[in-house]
Amino acid sequence: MIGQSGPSLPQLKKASLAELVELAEDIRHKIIETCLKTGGHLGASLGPVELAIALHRVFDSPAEPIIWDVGHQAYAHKLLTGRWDRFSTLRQTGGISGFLSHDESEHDVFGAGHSSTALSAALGFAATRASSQGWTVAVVGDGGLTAGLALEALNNIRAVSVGPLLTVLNDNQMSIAPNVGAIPAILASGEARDFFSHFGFDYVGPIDGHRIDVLLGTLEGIKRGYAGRPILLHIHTQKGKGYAPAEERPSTFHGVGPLQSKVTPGAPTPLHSFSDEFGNALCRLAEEDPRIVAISAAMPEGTGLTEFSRRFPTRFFDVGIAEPHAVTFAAGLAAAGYRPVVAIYSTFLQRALDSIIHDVAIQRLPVIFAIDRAGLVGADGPTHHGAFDLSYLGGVPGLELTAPSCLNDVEALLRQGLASGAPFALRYPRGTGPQDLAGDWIGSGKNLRRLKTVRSPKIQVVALGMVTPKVLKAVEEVDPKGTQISVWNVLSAKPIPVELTEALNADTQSKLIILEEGAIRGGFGEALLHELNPRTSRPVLLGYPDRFIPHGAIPDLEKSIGLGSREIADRLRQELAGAGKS
Ligand SMILES: Cc1ncc(C[n+]2csc(CCOP(=O)(O)OP(=O)(O)O)c2C)c(N)n1
Repeated sequence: MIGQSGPSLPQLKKASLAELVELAEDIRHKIIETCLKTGGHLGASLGPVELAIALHRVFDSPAEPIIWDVGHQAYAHKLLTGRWDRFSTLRQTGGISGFLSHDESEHDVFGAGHSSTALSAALGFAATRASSQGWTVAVVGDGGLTAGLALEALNNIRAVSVGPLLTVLNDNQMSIAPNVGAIPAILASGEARDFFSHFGFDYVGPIDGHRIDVLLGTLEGIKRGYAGRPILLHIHTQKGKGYAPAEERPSTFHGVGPLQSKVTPGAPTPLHSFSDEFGNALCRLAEEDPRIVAISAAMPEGTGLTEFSRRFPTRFFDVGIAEPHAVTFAAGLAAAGYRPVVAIYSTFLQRALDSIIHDVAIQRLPVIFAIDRAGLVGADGPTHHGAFDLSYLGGVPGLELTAPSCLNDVEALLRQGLASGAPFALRYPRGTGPQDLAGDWIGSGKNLRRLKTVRSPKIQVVALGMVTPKVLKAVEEVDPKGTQISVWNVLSAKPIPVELTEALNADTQSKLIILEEGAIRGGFGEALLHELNPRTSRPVLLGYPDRFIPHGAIPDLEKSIGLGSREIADRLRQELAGAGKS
């Protein structure tokens, strides 16, 4: 039943059970084959293959919306809704997204990338629909259910009058890591029926989510027996189903990079990443200071905290997909005398902004925020780029905001944060960078480096964080003799080192170019300009433009926004030419 361009929904509606079982096999094969080439959420998407087939068979998408939580598990849905032939472009520059997006397909009725939004969104759809308009379906994982947002939606369900609403709980007992807390225990205990009944659901299940016949029979039964109350269907699936390495190591294969098939179990990871550097440094510091505790919101491995969790099990907390709770919990620990370090990706920390302001900053509590994946993340795209932390944290009074420019800066900044006793953040990117950066430290702390010094420079370049190595490369290309361009490397975006503002104010003739890997609006560059005297020529701010940056290979994305070293070099040449004329 699969033609050149994949199965169609009308074909799916007519197919025999045997054909549907075969289709599930074909979809699995396509997902595995593609993800091993392009990378992607392999393990997560292999679980609900039969579910996607059954939902599209029984419901009439997009008229009956199917809302997938996170969207990382919905590759089968993509393949069934017209993206079979483009699937090989998954997560590539210009290719199809790894998540769901309304811009990509009318079947992606609600885009996501962050977890636990599906119940709220589905409630929004269902609240406006009469029974005659058909069903609204939400698919949420057992991990997704641990977030406050999902629990807020659960609490609201009884209070809203809704059209036919089905929530499918895709329970694989895994978040990315094993799921944590009371929810997985309730789901495993046989008390799930009572639990969901209290929230106003008719509970159905648990059933085997890999049996298409059982899924079809149950979904059709749900439609027939609908009694006007929201339904929760509890299914069991296996993360990584059908691909042995992913079944054996579901956390590792939840999402993979390209060619993961070549990675042998136990082999050392090829790159020493900023996350690794952070995790190792924190272990060293924790040996010295028993007050240090570490907190992760469902991402111990991604944030480099696995080793810490092994070595200091009583000082490590995985709180589930619960970023606001992670931060307020840390605030409580800090108020009780501990020195909590909260490691969360920049994009997910967005959820916790009120906790940062209200619980940590107003009370001036010494919580350290280790902000991972700051800057562009590449293939995961706009829902995951760490574009906004400099903007959303820059305005929080009393919060020190820093960025390493090489791996060695990480431990130094962590030490500085612990010594400061104030709310303190360090933001670092996905992947790796140079181990060290040679330069002269300026001022008392280690927050400002002079990397290139010219007596009367035509251009003063100020670079924050990991854009710095690219800037250096560009400057060496454009000004090989080192006679025209001075380069400053700033580690502290807030407070801005006073030595920097003094030096820049002492020379208002040169062209000023400020670079950062974050949104220009509300970012470091704007903050720095605010502290400077007027200059002879208009300063140039280079960072992320005021639009969402798509998914793709990081070099391609950097090129498109003028932040690759070649584009930076071109810009420097252009400015030097301009400076020469004036
Ligand atoms: C707010 C937020 N925090 C963290 C993540 C990272 N993340 C992506 S998937 C996932 C686990 C989701 O588990 P579950 O809902 O059970 O889905 P499964 O992958 O097991 O199908 C996590 C923590 C995220 N997407 N959003």
